[in-house]
Amino acid sequence: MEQSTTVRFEQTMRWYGPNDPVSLADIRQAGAEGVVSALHHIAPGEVWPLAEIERYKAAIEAAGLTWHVVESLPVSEEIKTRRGDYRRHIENYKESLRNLAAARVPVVTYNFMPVLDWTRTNVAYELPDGSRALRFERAAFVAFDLYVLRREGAEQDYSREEVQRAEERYARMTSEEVETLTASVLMGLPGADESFSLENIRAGLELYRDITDAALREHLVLFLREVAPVADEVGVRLAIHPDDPPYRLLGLPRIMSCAEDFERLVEAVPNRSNGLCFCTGSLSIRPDNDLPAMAERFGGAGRIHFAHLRSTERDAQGNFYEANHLEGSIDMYAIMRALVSAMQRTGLPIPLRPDHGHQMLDDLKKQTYPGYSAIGRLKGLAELRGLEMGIAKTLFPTKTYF
Ligand code: CS2
Ligand code: MN
Repeated sequence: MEQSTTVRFEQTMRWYGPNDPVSLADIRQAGAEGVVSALHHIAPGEVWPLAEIERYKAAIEAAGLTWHVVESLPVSEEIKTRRGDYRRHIENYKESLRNLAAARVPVVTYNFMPVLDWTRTNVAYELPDGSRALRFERAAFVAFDLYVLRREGAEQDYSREEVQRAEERYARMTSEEVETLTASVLMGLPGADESFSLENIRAGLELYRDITDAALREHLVLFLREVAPVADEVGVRLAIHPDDPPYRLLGLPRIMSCAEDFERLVEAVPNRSNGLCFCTGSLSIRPDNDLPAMAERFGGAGRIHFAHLRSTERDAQGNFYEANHLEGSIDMYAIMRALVSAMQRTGLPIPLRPDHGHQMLDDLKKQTYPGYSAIGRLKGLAELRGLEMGIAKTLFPTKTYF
């Protein structure tokens, strides 16, 4: 029988906890129904205790919001490299999944990127209208690798032209620019206590010296073969975030960058709980990623457990910046259409968040986490909600939307 109500996204925004300059009340006023959050103070590899999860959730609910999505339950470097304490960390991960299920937090995001999470060369790139965006400039990044980090063998990873462009770029940089570049690349993620140092990065690279793409893939599969059955059993949906940007950086293996990577992962670990965090911004950096097709294929199969919707504007030289949500190099209309249709077929609402947004208006005067100021995300969420409603009402005119 046809369902009479449209299956809609669960509209969310990320909240970094009590120290986040964007409050729960702000998030509610921005139009979100729920937050995406994490117990940021617990180190990767350690257990998230049930009592703490419950306390955190109660604070969110007291503000009139839900907490259904964790981002992230981090996978420790020990698990990714299968060294040191990794067995204990995997057991702890299972325990955290059980605790999250007991507190009814059903979606868990994670990633399997070695050492670095997302990487940019400028987190305050000024756009023509005066707002600020996150940007990745290829020549600056190559210059960082060659002349700041001075990674051994780095030249071999770049073409002659790229090395030349980087050399010229570096020669023109003021010491202030070098500092900003270094700080941007080494920036710890919001919620993390500190940034990386060059020494941390070098030590991280050392850990992965002998780990090939194939080995890292194997480690991911071995990890999921242990945790996915637990997630299935307790009803938690796992969502792996793709690599950002989706290719090798600093010689580190990257294994979740395109449709084929995810396809292979589902084949290797077909458990119901094994799913994707469909981050259109990250995936969009590779022109060969056909995002509407991926939304259709993985969404229709019920494998998209969480959606990060945003766009990027990229050029032929490998530079990109984070564009307005409905603009840039991707077709957000086609992606949204595919996801809205997929949800009607599966009957499962997908949680969605606008991922990043521009720093704009009053937020330009505030100290905020790069990408996570309030107003730019509010704008993104509002645009995405409008687009969703327009598409849903056009595709399913006989269904009730609200
Ligand atoms: C996020 C990622 O801020 C972001 O870009 O999408 O940092 C994401 O939270 C992690 O990769 C997920 O584990
Ligand atoms: Mn994302």
